Amino acid sequence: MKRLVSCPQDCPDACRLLVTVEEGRVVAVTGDPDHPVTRGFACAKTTRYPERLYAADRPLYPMRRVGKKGEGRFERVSWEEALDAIAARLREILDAYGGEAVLRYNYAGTMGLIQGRRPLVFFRAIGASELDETICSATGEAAWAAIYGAEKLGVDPEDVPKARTIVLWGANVVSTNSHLVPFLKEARRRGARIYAVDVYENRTARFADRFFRVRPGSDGVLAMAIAGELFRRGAADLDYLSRYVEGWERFREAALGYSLEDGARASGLSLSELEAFVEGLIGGAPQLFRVGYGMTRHASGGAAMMAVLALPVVLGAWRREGGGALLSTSGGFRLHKARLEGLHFWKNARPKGYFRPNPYARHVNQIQLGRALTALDDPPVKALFVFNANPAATVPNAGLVREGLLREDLFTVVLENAMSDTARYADYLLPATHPLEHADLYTSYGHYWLSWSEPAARPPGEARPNTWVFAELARRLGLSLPELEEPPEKTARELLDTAHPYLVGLSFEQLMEKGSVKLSLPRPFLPYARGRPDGGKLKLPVPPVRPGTPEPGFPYRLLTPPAHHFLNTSFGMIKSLRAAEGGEPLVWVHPEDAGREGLLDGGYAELESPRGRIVRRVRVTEAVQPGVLVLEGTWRAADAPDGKSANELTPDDESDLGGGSAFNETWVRIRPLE
Ligand SMILES: Nc1nc2c(c(=O)[nH]1)N[C@H]1C(S)=C(S)[C@@H](COP(=O)(O)OP(=O)(O)OC[C@H]3O[C@@H](n4cnc5c(=O)[nH]c(N)nc54)[C@H](O)[C@@H]3O)O[C@H]1N2
Ligand SMILES: Nc1nc2c(c(=O)[nH]1)N[C@H]1C(S)=C(S)[C@@H](COP(=O)(O)OP(=O)(O)OC[C@H]3O[C@@H](n4cnc5c(=O)[nH]c(N)nc54)[C@H](O)[C@@H]3O)O[C@H]1N2
Ligand SMILES: [Mo]
Repeated sequence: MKRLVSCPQDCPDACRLLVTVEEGRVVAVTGDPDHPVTRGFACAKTTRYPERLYAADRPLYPMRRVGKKGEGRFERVSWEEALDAIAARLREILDAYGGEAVLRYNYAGTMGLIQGRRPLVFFRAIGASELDETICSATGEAAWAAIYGAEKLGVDPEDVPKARTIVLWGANVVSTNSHLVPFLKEARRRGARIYAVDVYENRTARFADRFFRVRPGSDGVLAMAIAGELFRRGAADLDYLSRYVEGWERFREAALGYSLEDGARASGLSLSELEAFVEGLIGGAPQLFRVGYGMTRHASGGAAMMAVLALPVVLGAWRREGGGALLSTSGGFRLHKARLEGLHFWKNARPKGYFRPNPYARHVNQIQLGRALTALDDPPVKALFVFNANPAATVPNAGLVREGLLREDLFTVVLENAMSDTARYADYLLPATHPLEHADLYTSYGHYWLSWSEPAARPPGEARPNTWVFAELARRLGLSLPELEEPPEKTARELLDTAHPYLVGLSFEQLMEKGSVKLSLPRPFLPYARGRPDGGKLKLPVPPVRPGTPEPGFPYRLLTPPAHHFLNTSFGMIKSLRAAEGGEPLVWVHPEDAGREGLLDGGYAELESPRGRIVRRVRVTEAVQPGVLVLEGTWRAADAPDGKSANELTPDDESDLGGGSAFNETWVRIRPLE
């Protein structure tokens, strides 16, 4: 039997997948041939879903810890036993410490709105600490908002073939947004030139017509220098700027303060390379800037992103189809979310029993989970619920996270459909359904198609959806939370109940029948051709750009960008994908640096930052620039030679904007392992 479902992964492509199901089990996966963005191909990761779904170590039954914290030794218990015990412990904690002693840690393990977002209702009902979900896009979002306003309406990828110059700026799209590639190839066939701006030679650099290799953290100065040059050469669209943009004159003054030489010096590009770049932009309208989040994961990543996002404004690129910027398309999905996550409790809700919504609950920035678990007081975090995430491996300053997870007095509940690093630290490990086994509604951040996905396969063992678990816990606390118990179709109907023109007239029946429906965008889709979509002007604040500065004694910058065959840690259990990534995590070192440090290709090295140490096998390659080390992929800690995540090294300080992460602001030293 064949079924069409949505891919739930945290990836811009949000594919429609054609799965073959035999006796309730998924046996094969390809892409929906009829979907205009998926175009019949599934990526290297999702074609392996059968291996992921039926991995030998997938948690299938509720389990209670029997070994020491973090040892990963469990005994099977019934759902009744597990839920009763968790609820009893929760009651004790709520009575003794109040709601804020409870913390959720969740992210986008599934992008489904129901299994991803609905569980928040439970936490808001009991007044738990709030988690600020900043780890990925917060800095980029804040940079976007500063110029374009809160809605992220990137260029429609289906319009990409109309662009004539395409700059893939800090976006390794061949690996992380592979369904954009057919549109890029189509643009190229029609005469477009494709540039890549990145810090190392990744697959996208090799795919591009021209690769500009820049120093990490230099994008802000580089983009300001380019903007300055556009003004100097009379290539700025002054008509567009004066009609639709606030603050552009001050921005121009600031940009004129940067010479092309400044841009070259900061980025490491030669002056002639930079001139060619600028000339390409000027001669190649419409210009499209596909920007990635990697450059925002720096100390001054927000300012860098603002500077880059200013370029299509200066060029007036938004006036033509295919022109502008594409960071995310998520702002198009104006669903009726008022009740989805329990925010409605914050209005006029009357506390009763354990129902104690608290709009003033303390906030925990998720990138500082380690600090929250080890340093928060009044109240301390006493119960941690982890779902849709693997923070033991993916959160910066992992050593501190581990210290927190090892706390004897911390009660940790993990909902998982895979044996993640975090699952090993659980006091109760609860088996979750995989999104191919439950219904959900999906938006996208890389295109404008909304989709509905029915369960395709039977959940193995006793796996249950996240919402079911929280409904059962709510019941045991005497809370009435119908939001958690309603059928997914009902939630979906409510989400679709909006008067926004992009969604108006779309019924749940239509969505269910078609599976995937494109938003009714105005045509041509030129969201910022006349300023902001709400009628206001765009803004061009002067970005406070500055490159990062090394930490004394730690001369190399370590970058940890996504790997082609992984999706964060979500596919780490699949041996063939690990093999495709080199079998174990590799640190890429430039030959000059390898020579200086005495590192041999294939040998092991110790990397040390002010926060911790890890051991990795070395790969000597000219794909990286001198002074920069690259470790592709967030591997499961369990698959590293020392059992440690690369995040042992990364800082948990916030970037300059939006409270976001700064994974790439990691400074290390490296030496051969004796
Ligand atoms: N295959 C695969 N796909 C994925 C993921 C994955 O892990 N694997 N992760 C998914 C997720 S969660 C996300 S958020 C997105 C990630 O999407 P993006 O953040 O857009 O990540 P990438 O496309 O890898 O782009 C990051 C690039 O930025 C570069 N970079 C780092 N620092 C700098 C800098 O200072 N300047 C410049 N110019 N470039 C810099 C890195 O070298 C890398 O090539 O991808 C999603 N898709
Ligand atoms: N050093 C470094 N660290 C990084 C990054 C980096 O570039 N460098 N990137 C960061 C980024 S962009 C992101 S988005 C984060 C991602 O970090 P995480 O959010 O931790 O993502 P994953 O590691 O993919 O973990 C998702 C987990 O959700 C589980 N899951 C999937 N579906 C369901 C479900 O329906 N129910 C339940 N209960 N569980 C489910 C999966 O099995 C998986 O273990 O990592 C960040 N960490
Ligand atoms: Mo992400």
